[in-house]
Amino acid sequence: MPSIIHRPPWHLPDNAATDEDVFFNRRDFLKAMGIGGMMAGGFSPPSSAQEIKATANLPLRHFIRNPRFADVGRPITEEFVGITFNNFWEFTYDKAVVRAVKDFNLDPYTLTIDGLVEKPLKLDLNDIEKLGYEERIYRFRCVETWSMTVPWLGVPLAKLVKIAKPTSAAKYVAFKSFYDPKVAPNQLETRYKWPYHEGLRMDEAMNEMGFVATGAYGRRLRPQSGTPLRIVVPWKYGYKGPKSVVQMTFVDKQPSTLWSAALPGEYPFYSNVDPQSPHPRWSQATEKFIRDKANLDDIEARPTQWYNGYEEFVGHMYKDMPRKLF
Ligand SMILES: Nc1nc2c(c(=O)[nH]1)N[C@H]1C(S)=C(S)[C@@H](COP(=O)(O)O)O[C@H]1N2
Ligand SMILES: [Mo]
Repeated sequence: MPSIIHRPPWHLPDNAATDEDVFFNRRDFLKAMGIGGMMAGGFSPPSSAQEIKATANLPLRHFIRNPRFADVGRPITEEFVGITFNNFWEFTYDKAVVRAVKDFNLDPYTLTIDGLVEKPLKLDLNDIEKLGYEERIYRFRCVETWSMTVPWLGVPLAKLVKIAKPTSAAKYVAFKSFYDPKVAPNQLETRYKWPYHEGLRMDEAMNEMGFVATGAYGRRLRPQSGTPLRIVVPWKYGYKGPKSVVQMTFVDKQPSTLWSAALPGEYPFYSNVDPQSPHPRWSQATEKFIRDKANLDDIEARPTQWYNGYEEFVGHMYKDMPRKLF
């Protein structure tokens, strides 16, 4: 363990994330039925717990929680909400992704790593997980102003970058999600440049906070959460973390991203969480933390934290950058 104790800006320890026994049953389901009408456009939960169970991919894994990323000063969002309130635009523009994804999977899965690397690689999930599998509790902040706390399982992104052996010409890494309009019909729409694609600067990809999640809540990622592999960069808005990634390409120029290509004035490349940089259509000064119900109208707004609370880990990377780039 590193000897430097990072003092996170949030409050410790009386409201620490708990080691809850998270499970999935009828009672939780009924409780979550209380989440009617939360977003514009409305949300209706799946018609039965069975419907969700049918899509779940449930092997329990052995893992240890990394103590460096165990406490975020808030409880872990209940699993039921984390897997029924989602964004996955390839499938649907509302939050009930769980009903639209059905048994979506990318089996047999291969992650292609190419571009400016010593030698292109093709890895399966096992190759990736054996680089060092751990649990990390991270804050999660969507640009839409809701937030959660998620217990991710997976591998530090820096470890994956290292085995990819990028050459010195590589300055950025570009991620590409799956493309299959037969299962994800919104990919036929031309207003966005599918597949979903995102990118990070090389130092961001090497930062110790960057994570490659292949699981959450003690289980492999469910379809709606971005099966079988997604990128997690918790100091940035949620859209910087692509789901169901199939390709990682090292490049020398800042790569295009789906959201910045569609709406450059709204979703810039960096997109670090910043309470003082409003989205052109709404403030980012506060957020609504979803703990056990996604009824946003009833949740009290609380202050947004600079870099989503991770300034100590990531702030040094942006010291010389004008804030409006964020
Ligand atoms: N491929 C893909 N990745 C994606 C998205 C998407 O629509 N497609 N949405 C992003 C956004 S805006 C958010 S907030 C998170 C949502 O993750 P969650 O549904 O697991 O909370 O995924 C991000 N990654
Ligand atoms: Mo988001």
